[in-house]
Amino acid sequence: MVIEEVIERVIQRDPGQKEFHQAVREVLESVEPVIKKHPEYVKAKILDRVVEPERQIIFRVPWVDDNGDVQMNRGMRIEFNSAIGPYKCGLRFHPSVYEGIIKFLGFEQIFKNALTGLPMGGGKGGSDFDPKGKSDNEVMRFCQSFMTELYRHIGPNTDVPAGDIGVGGREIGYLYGQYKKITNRFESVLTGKGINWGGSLVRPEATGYGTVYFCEEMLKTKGESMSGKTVTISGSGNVAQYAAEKAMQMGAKVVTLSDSGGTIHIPDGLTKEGWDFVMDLKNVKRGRINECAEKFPCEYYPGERPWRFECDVALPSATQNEVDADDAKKLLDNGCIAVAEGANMLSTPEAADLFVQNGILFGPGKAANAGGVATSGLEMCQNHVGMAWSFEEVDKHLHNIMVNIHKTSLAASEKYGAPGNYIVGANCAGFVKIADSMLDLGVV
Ligand code: NDP
Ligand code: 2IT
Repeated sequence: MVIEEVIERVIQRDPGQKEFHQAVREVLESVEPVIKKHPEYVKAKILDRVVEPERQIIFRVPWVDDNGDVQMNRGMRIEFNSAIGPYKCGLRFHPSVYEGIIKFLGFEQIFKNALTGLPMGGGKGGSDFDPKGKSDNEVMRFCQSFMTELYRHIGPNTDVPAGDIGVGGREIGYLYGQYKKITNRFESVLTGKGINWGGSLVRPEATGYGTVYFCEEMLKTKGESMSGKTVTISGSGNVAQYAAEKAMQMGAKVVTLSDSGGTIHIPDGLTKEGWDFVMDLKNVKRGRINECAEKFPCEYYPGERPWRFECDVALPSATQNEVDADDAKKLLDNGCIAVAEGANMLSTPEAADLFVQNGILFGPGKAANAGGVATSGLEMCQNHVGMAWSFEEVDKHLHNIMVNIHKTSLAASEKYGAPGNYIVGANCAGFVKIADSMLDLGVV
């Protein structure tokens, strides 16, 4: 079968990139019903072309630490697919970063961005630099060095990076400052910018809020809502923070948060004061989640993930492959009815299969967390017309976009013979848009 051959070729061409192989398999296997209906995609080698990035840039990032010692990291930007718009996607700074991770994220992003309905192509970038434990000055020098190479490859109509793990408002500021200094241009070349210098209201909140809006739409199909639900969340970074806030605003009880050190369980639910503490701890003090146990009633479980704690809804929002088959079984045994992925490719294929087989609501990352990049698109839009919209206006657009992504994914799941399977629905809907655009644009 054509799909299996393409996957085999990907593995042979880049044998070490297991996360990328996983993402390719997940997307291509689920678009099989589309391929059967569209022999013209096979003839035009759309599958072979869509799994090969249009361009990959890998570069040296030397910088000087606070002791005056020279440090060296690797930077990269994978410009994957620009069939429907300029490359639009985040930058990840984390020691685990290598081509396999950035390519998996960039590949997923192609279809995620297509689902938003906005004209944005897919890609990703990043570095194996670890901002943790670095001073602000070290982070600044690293970001300046990173941008000193990256600036020549990006532009408001070419490639527009944003944040991801390890890249938040501070890093975007230093990156933007350096871009502006080198090019002498103040333009929409990054999103997630500060509100005083071209950023959009709601962008910090957007991924977490959007994930909860998507989850609410899934729940509605079963006559349910977020109100009164017990919710487990993993992570305590940008996505987790605002998923927690929106879930609480919608009347849910948030009982876990985590970081790479472990999980806190809050049996009575996170309060507004508890949430404020986490925001300060993670965004200002850059501390560890276990410090919550000294401030409000909760139990800290070192080295554990949140999935064994009872919940109705799970919003995994940390990193890829964080929910495995054992975790999925625990969630199912505990009566969880909905999982919406705030992070990218969070569930292993085995875990995702278990959710689908057991008929629970499962929103894959490329649909559920698309609110972040969608609001980046709204930031670009405001920059292009030189305006700044109100919080309510941006939030309304975000909400509409999430409702539409849900509707589109559900409709595609029905059209392609897997009603209610949002993996099939999101992948097929995103893929058809990209494949049709690639056909229109010829062999390029
Ligand atoms: P942050 O850097 O703000 O937070 C990441 C969180 O995940 C932290 O709590 C971190 O813990 C935890 N984490 C990271 N790596 C690991 C690991 N290997 N094991 C366990 N925990 C880990 O990133 P974001 O919140 O922005 O991103 C979270 C996820 O959401 C990512 O998968 C990202 O791709 C995805 N996403 C982000 C969007 C955005 O707009 N920011 C948009 C769409 C998706 P610690 O601090 O201990 O490392
Ligand atoms: O994974 C993602 O969608 C992001 N990190 C957000 C990218 C963006 O361009 O806002």
